[in-house]
Amino acid sequence: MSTFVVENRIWDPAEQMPRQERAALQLARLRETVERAARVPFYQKFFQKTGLSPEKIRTLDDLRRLPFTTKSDMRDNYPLGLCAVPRAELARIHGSSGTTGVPTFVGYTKKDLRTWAGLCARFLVAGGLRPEHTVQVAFGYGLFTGGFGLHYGIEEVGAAIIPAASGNTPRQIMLIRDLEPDVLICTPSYALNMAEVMHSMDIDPHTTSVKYAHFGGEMWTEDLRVEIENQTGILAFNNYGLSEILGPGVSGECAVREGMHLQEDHFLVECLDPETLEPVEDYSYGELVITALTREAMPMIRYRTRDIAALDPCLCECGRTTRRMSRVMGRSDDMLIIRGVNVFPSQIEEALLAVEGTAPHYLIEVDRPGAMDEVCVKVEVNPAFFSDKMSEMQELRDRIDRKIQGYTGIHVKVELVAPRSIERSAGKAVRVMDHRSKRK
Ligand code: DLL
Repeated sequence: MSTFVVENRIWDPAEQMPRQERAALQLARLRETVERAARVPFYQKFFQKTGLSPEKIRTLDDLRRLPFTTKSDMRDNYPLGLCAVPRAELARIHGSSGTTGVPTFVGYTKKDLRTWAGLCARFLVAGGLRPEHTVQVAFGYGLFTGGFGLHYGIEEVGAAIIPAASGNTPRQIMLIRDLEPDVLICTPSYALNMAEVMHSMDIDPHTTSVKYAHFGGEMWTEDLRVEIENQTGILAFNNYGLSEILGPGVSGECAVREGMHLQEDHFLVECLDPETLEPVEDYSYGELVITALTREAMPMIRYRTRDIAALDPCLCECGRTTRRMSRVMGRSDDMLIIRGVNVFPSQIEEALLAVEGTAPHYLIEVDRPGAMDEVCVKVEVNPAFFSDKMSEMQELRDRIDRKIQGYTGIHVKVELVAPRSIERSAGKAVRVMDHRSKRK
């Protein structure tokens, strides 16, 4: 466990704004957003059909009269049909990873880019960043929002950046060894990948200069945080965002590390039952639906993120007055419905990490060879536990199966695989392969 202590510092006084004052600001910004959205044909059609107009937005509850925006609306308006400014005013274009279907693009004005840098600066400072620190950014610099988004946030704070970008792990390690950054930025799975490569190079990850890290971009569990901290000795912070709304900077953890502070003066966040689309109670899990309040280029109204998380309205001891969101339990489109039971990959990750002898590298394969869904969880065995004895391996497999059943209620096939046989990623790890679609 890291001995590094993060001092509680606030980057922007707006983070401590009294809640009532923030609500008034949100309402004013919501009206402006609706006005900007009215220039976009997609939203214009809705306003014409329903007779709703920006001046009819009188309270924050009127948000619920506005339409949802989905990923498919973005695809239908490909490539930049949801932009509210002339092309000449765009300063940058980013895109989603586009692993499924058509990619989606997001436009930013110069002002959007400045706002974005400020929002990243806020959570970076909340999680320890100081101007005297050096940060290694191991996110892709490109259409993905991770690299450039964090880069300008760090620059805003005035810290030094090593823009390593993603991949080439031995070179990342050489940069850490020679340039001695205090902070690492990447996906949590890539940090594990780096720790493993360090071991193969006879470097103990506990001996590097890195004191803490900001991880985001993919689902990870609290147990994985403990695993990474134990393996590396760094303090790990979580931050969340998505390109459709902005990129990183929607929320992030402070030194308390009990939930991610939502940047509510820039985003209106609802947590809804994904079936009924009615709000769920505080602390209950639902789908996050986000309205971006200050985006000039792409005013996004009630974007259905598909991310399942819970909201915590409790005031945090750090002094920020914003609500916090829990970890993302998973995406509703990654939720597996196995013989009628809903299962999130994060539950399987929790179960695997609770069994001694497993390594935090796994792949969930889903198939439907006959009438029933079948799940096979491939998991690597910790080299220290790898045994030639069939009976020992059988016993480990049974323990994993029982643990998964305990966490999820379903019985899966467990396949123990050799250390390093599951493909490592330099960005977002692939945790689920669903072969059912190929059978349709
Ligand atoms: O991943 C933005 C980002 C970059 C956030 C770097 C944080 C750090 P997209 O590629 O559009 O954007 O993917 C967004 O990734 O809807 C979530 O499902 C997932 N995600 C992002 N951060 C987290 C997190 C970036 N901290 C999608 N925990 C989102 C869980 C996350 N899931």
